[in-house]
Amino acid sequence: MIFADTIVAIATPPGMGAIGIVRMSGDQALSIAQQMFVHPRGRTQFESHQAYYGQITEPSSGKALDQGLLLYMRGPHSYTGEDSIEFQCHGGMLLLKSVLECCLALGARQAEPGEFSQRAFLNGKMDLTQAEAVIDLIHGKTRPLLSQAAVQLEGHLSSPIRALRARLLSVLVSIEANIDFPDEVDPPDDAHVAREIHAAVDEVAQLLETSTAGRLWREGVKLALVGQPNVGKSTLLNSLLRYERAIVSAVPGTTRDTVEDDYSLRQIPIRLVDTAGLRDTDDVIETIGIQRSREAMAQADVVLLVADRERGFGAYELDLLAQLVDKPCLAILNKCDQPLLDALPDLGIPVLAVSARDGIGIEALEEQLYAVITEGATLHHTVTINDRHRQCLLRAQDAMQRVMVSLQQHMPGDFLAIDLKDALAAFGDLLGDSLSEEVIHEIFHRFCVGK
Ligand SMILES: Nc1nc2c(ncn2[C@@H]2O[C@H](COP(=O)(O)OP(=O)(O)OP(=O)(O)O)[C@@H](O)[C@H]2O)c(=O)[nH]1
Ligand SMILES: [Mg+2]
Repeated sequence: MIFADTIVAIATPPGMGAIGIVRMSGDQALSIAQQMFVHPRGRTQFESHQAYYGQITEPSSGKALDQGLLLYMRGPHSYTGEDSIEFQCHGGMLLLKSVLECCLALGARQAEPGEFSQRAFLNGKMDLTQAEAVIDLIHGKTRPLLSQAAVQLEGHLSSPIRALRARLLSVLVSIEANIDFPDEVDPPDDAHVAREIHAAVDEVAQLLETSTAGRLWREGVKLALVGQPNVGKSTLLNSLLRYERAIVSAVPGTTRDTVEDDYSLRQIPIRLVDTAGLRDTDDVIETIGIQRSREAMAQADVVLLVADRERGFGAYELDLLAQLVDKPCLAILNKCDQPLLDALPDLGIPVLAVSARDGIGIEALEEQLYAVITEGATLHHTVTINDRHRQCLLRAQDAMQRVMVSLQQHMPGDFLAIDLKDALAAFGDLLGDSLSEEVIHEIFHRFCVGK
């Protein structure tokens, strides 16, 4: 694919740094660079994949902007597959903007977020799963995700998908050959087709098993601490964070607004949300806080329902639990250093006794929390799928199951062919072969400017 325009962007993050990079991609990249770069020995021709040191100037005035490096990568041997230039300058934002403005004045266009990668994808330099690995490498906050993304960038997610596609395609070809030339070509053996589909379904199931890990490493978990006032929610938040983040006091209603912080449980990123204690009150501010507590509870992936040992769990907590429906929830009985006044009702979920103040039972709580969050799934896979991959794989699985049903019912080849084509289309979407421009644009827009 040939793009008519040359794009440019500052590729390093905003702020000050030792080095800042302005990058360009497109047919005019080299000629624009030649007008802005003054080589000390007057060189005007540049070799691909070589670095040149010189002066970066403003062409309209001839004024020096900076001294730095020019890197030229001739297409197709570049990230985007097009002629590409990088100016490595000193990392001041105003300076980089001046360099960018010169490129714009000479005919380049400001790149949209992700546009370099979108060009790389559309020019066939990488498939969609590899482009998504680039997003993960940039946004990844956990080491397991980074190592998975590096493997995915090498093509370790796309290659099994391509192999599956080739397998199904060969089945489809044999079915269609018989449809088109019934007198000359025999239909494929049902048992062979069934074996092939079974094997493909198994492989898809294995990939789908990595989706929990993929979601956890990529998005993490939002965890809300809820319960009545004064039961020790804020103390528990501080205990989990291992520092005094929230105000703790013996006055019920201490926490008025939600208090959030990042916490990592065996590398799983968790957003902890402490909330205002739930009770009926006439206080206007506290009422707003309680409304926020309810919203935090609704938005959380996991809820820690906290009560204390003095009051135990009662009707209030049972009512809250009923509102949580299918949301994973752990009941925490805090202040286990104190005596228990009443027998506990059966909540139907595990109850963990802790003393948030003294740090008792916190490790056991974390152990249980890990089990709830991971749903018992292993998180250590070479590659993990994201939600988009999961949707495509579920579609493929569904289509393949329909093929199995048609086989069992001895339906004609046309029926099998329709569903096989659906499965192939789902694999194609996963790799990005057949997605609409709109969807591609949406995916790449999640990148930052300059990538
Ligand atoms: N004995 C004992 N007291 C605790 C424990 N945890 C918290 N407390 C005390 O309980 C009181 C309330 O603690 P907070 O953490 O502020 O309770 P909260 O649930 O956040 O209260 P609100 O913000 O009002 O909803 C404070 O005096 C804490 O010191 C514990 O494990 N044992
Ligand atoms: Mg509190």
